[in-house]
Amino acid sequence: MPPIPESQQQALVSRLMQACGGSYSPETRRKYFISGPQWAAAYQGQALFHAPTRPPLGFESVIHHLGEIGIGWWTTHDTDVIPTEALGTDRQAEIVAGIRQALADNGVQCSMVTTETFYHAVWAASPAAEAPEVREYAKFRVCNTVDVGHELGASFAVYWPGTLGYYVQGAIEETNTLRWYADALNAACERDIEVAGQRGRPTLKHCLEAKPFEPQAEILLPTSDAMLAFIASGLLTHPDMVGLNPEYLHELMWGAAPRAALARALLAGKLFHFDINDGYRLKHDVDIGVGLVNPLDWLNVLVLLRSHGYQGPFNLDFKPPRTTSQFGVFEVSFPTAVDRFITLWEMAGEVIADPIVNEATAALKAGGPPAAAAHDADAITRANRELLTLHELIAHRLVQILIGQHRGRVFTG
Ligand code: GCO
Ligand code: MN
Ligand code: MN
Repeated sequence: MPPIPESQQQALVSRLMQACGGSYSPETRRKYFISGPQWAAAYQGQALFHAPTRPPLGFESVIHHLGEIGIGWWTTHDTDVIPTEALGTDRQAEIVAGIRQALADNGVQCSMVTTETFYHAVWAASPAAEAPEVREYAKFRVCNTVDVGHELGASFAVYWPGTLGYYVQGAIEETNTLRWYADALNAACERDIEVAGQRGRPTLKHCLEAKPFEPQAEILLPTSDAMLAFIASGLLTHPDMVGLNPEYLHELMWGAAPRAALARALLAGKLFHFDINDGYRLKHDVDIGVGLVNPLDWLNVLVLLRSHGYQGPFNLDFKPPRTTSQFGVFEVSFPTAVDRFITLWEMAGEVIADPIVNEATAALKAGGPPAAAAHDADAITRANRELLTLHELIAHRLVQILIGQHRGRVFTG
């Protein structure tokens, strides 16, 4: 193939995207409670070892593109859209009014707001630092985010306490730090009750998000389970208002089964919000688009969530790769992430309705005939021996459904 002139490269990408097929219309995409984060769309490809590969992007452009693609909800950190020095000022009010306008113009709603408590130098010793002034500032920040959330019509507030930990041991007393962190969450909940009351709106759902590594070396609340224990610890004044925003990759990163982590959150009644993406075990937070690495695991996750009536939100917390251009972010990254999610969600419905999976599952639950002696381990084993092969059969059936193997597939050239 001859070199492709720069002026023809976007057209080539678009043509191959079309040729991929299998995409949904914006109207169909809007039927799912899928949200697009400002920070994901505006991610410039930078990291510790990486210079940015894409230009900066404001909320107007992001909201416009999300609306066009058919992503009906938008999420943001406070400082993604409001400069730190403008927080809580008249300038904030102007920016928030501009966001409301952009949302209305593009038929997009704000579902979630989150406070950046990890980037600015003020958080060097975490939002629950020893210095009372830092902790008061953290309270201001989370309360201000609650205000912004109500102003934008959000229903969820997320907290990722990424800097709650340390690099070097000994200086930080963990119980103090956790108590101080709880103080900030309590302030946010109290502010929420006040503002929701004034506005006649329901209070927000406050969601903790765990990540096992990064950016601290040691993290005080590294997993969703640690956060469940924290919520139930007695430190929170409104534990009923606080739940989880698990992130698929964050559970995978520490070696867990994300589906099992989600199951524990469901049992606790705390699965409020879900960050969807993909990646690898025991690696850094690569935030790859949903389903690109572990589609089978994703199918299984969605079978669990669908069968428990979880309706979303599903927040596309991924980072378009550095190799993807600005054009590609909205031409390829976002539409393909949404469409893979929708297909996997619909396939999960197919699994739940599948007669083979259902009969095999029912047979496993029915078990074999009762053994003559209820405490005869060998007899119980024999009575169920052949049925247990169904575990493997069910696993095979799920892969068949995932790759379409049950319909047969040959390479015809
Ligand atoms: C990450 C985190 C963040 C949080 C966000 C919301 O991977 O760095 O998941 O993207 O979701 O900060 O609080
Ligand atoms: Mn996340
Ligand atoms: Mn992540």
